[in-house]
Amino acid sequence: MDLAILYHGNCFDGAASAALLGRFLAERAGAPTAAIRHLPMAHRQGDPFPPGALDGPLNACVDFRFSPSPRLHWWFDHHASAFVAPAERAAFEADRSGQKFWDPSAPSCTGFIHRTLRDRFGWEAPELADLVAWAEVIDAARFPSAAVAVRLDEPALRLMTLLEATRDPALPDRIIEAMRRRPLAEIVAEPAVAAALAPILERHRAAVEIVRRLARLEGGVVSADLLGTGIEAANKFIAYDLFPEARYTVVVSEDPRRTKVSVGSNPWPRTPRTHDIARLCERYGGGGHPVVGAVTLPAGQREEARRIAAEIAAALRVEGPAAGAAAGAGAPPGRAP
Ligand SMILES: [Mn+2]
Repeated sequence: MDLAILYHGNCFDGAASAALLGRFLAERAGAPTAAIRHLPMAHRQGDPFPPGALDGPLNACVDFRFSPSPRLHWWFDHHASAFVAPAERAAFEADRSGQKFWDPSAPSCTGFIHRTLRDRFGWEAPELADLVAWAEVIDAARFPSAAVAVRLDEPALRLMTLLEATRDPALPDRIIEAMRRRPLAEIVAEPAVAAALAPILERHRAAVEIVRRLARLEGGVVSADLLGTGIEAANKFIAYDLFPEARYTVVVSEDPRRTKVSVGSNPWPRTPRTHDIARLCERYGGGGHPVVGAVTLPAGQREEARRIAAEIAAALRVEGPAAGAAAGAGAPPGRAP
């Protein structure tokens, strides 16, 4: 089966979504899963789909924005910002394939795919219940506590950390393939995975120390500027572990490809969230969910990123519109881009 699955890269939910849909499509076609190609996608301004990404005979996209291309055959997403232009939304709504699904209230795309395949196609993989359950916890930031999310003892949380941090293009493929059938504890224990994880956990422990030094809480907003620290992305729960009274975090970071402003809300808030973070990020060309979002800039745009971060932090310090439709009340918490 010549299938390409485009998925949200460097993301547990993206990888788990690719694993689940890949297994379904292969079993449905009575084909081996060996020939499935996985293409990680990254949010960015402009068209994120690389040329040729949808040129294969069968193409799917999961946990990532919509493409109106007629070469997209299967699509599942739960991002509020799935449609960049009104024409894309119109194309989705006009689609009669019965193979494209969007639910911005779904806690995770993996859970959404699981429910959709069960309810509409009568297909289930009961042994993947753990994978689905952890995707729901991770993507909706429904950890029992910030400390659990910072300690990373659970196999699922170790895979989450590895997928978010790895720059090895072969590793996500191996993990997705393993996720189709194997228990998470077994995947983490695999020598190649354990070896890749060790330095990342070491960096994580160093990042906890650096965030502890740099993060400042002001008006309920934790700001951290990680530019120049060598930390490309810090686990976003460190801030809430340090400052349980914080409502929001605004973090500036960079990697060789981009400069990023990550905005989040405390999943264990002492006072409720009153801002829609996706909307706030959309003002700067970013997006996400009501509870978490990001603005991605080209590499090197440090001052622009700092300015945007300061403006977003200032907006979050001021009480937002009354928690209602505008603030996305009722929508479950979410995560990523
Ligand atoms: Mn997701």
